[in-house]
Formats: sequence, structure tokens, C-alpha cells
Amino acid sequence: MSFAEYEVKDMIAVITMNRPSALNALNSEVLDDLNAVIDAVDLKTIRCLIITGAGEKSFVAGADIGEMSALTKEEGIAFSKKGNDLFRKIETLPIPVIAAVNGYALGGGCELSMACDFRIASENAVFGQPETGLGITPGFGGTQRLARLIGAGAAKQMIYTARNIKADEAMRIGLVNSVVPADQLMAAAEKIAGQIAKNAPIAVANAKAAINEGIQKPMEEAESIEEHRFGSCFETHDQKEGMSAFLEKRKDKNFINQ
Ligand code: DAK
Repeated sequence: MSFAEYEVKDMIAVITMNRPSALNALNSEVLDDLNAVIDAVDLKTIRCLIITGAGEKSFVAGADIGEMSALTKEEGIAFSKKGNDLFRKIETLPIPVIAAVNGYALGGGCELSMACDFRIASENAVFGQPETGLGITPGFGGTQRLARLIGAGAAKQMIYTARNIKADEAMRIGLVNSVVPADQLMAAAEKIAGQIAKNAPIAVANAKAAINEGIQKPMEEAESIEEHRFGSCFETHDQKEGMSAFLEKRKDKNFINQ
């Protein structure tokens, strides 16, 4: 049994964090399984990845507090690096990753969702960075990604107070893109994944990289990143196919990721 179940539906893959006895909390084994599954995603055929949690109560309730409680400083750094490297791998995958947040997304769970391209939440989703109440700072990118997503002021309030917020508040502050009833969450995520999968994967990958890389840079450098990413779509099969389809008034497009 894996703590990260993997399922492929056509061109869409779903990873289900699967440790329901601990609300899918991330211990070293869970991180290793997630890492192995991410490495196994066939990037030639899969056009969008969805990450969700097993059960109806929790996406991921954070890093495993039991395991963390006994860490030395050195082990703490190694654990943080393990999570950071994995989350960065997810963030920079050349396919979009949607977090379908089906309950608690706390600490490392909130951070995992933020390493995804965007978040769709069920009405019972709860987000939070409870770390300061545990005597630590967020360690899997929370101080950085939360501030970039919702602004420094709102991120500081969430992190300093360690207060959990419900889905409607997460929506209001821009942490999630939409909120749907729990029984419609996967259908909603798969619908968006299907819309993405219809488009040219090379263009989607370049758009993702342009946004991710450009957002860290001053506008002039960011524009240069965009120009290169734009240019690298040209002379591909999919650019010719997309434009030919428009000019020929064809609805069907055959994008082959080349
Ligand atoms: N770790 C380990 N076990 C957890 C867990 C977690 N984060 N969250 C829940 N569980 C376990 C509970 O211990 C319980 O196990 P049993 O007692 O049944 O064996 C089971 O899941 C069910 O949980 P509850 O009985 O507590 O369920 P409730 O519905 O009453 O409450 C809850 C649900 C999510 C509100 C509550 O479980 C809770 O507050 N959980 C902890 C949430 C939390 O604080 N998460 C953030 C963890 S800190 C770093 C690297 C990483 C991080 C930080 C630094 N560096 C190395 C620098 C990340 C930190 C975090 O993520």
C-alpha cells in the first residue's frame, strides 16, 4: 500500500494522499511515497495532475507532529529540505497541478496545496498555518508562498495568529479559486483539468514556467522570460496545428506535445 495513491483517467492523473488514520499527515514515508509517485508521472501523456486527500475530513493535516517532535536541529533541517525539495518539484512540474482540497489543509497541508498551481476547495475545507502555536515556523515554503499568494499582511496575520480559516474566507482572500460542495469537488477539479488537457501541452508548460519564473522578477526581466517562452512555442507541431485549426475553421485539434 502506498501513502500516495496514483490513478490515471485519460490524460488526467489523480494523486490521493492516503493516510486516513492520521488525517493524511505527512511523515517521512508519506513524503517518500509522494516523491516516488511524482517521479513516475508520465509527462508525455499526462496533461494535468490533481492532488487530493483520502476520506471526507482532510486533505493533509500537516507534517506529522509525532515524528517532528523528536527531531534534532540537524534532522529538522533535513526534514524541511525533504519537504521543500519535493514541493518545489511539484511547483515546477511541466504540467499544471490542481489541489482539490477536501477538508483540513493545515501546516504542511496548506503548503502542499500552495505548491500546486491553484486550489479548488470543498465547502468543508479549512486552511491554516498552525506552526507558531507548535513553537516552529512554517517549514515547507509557507512563509514564502502564502505571502506571494495573498500578500504579506494577510499571510503575516494567518501565520502569527495560527488561526484556521474556512473555505469562504480562503476564497475571499484569494487562497482558493473556487469553493464547491464536497460531493462535487473531484468533478469540479476534473472538469478544469479536462479544459487544460484540451490545450497544447507545450504552450501550457511554457505559460506555467513564464508565470512562475516571471513573478519573482522585475518587469523588464519578467518580460524577457515571457518573450523566450512565447518564442519557444513556435516551430512546434502544436503551434502549427493550433493556428491551422483556427485558419481552417476546424474545431478538432490534434495536439501531440511536440
Ligand atoms: N500529525 C500527526 N498526527 C495527526 C496530525 C498531524 N499533523 N493531525 C492529525 N493527526 C492524527 C491525530 O493525532 C489523531 O490520531 P489518533 O489519536 O486517532 O491516533 C487522528 O489524526 C485524528 O485526529 P483528531 O482526533 O485530532 O481529529 P479532530 O477532528 O479532533 O481534529 C484537527 C482534527 C486537524 C483539527 C486536529 O487533528 C489537529 O489540530 N491536527 C494537527 C494540525 C496541525 O497542527 N497541523 C500542522 C502541523 S505542523 C518544518 C517542516 C515542516 C513543517 C514545519 C517546519 N521544518 C523542519 C522547519 C510543517 C509543520 C506542520 O505542518
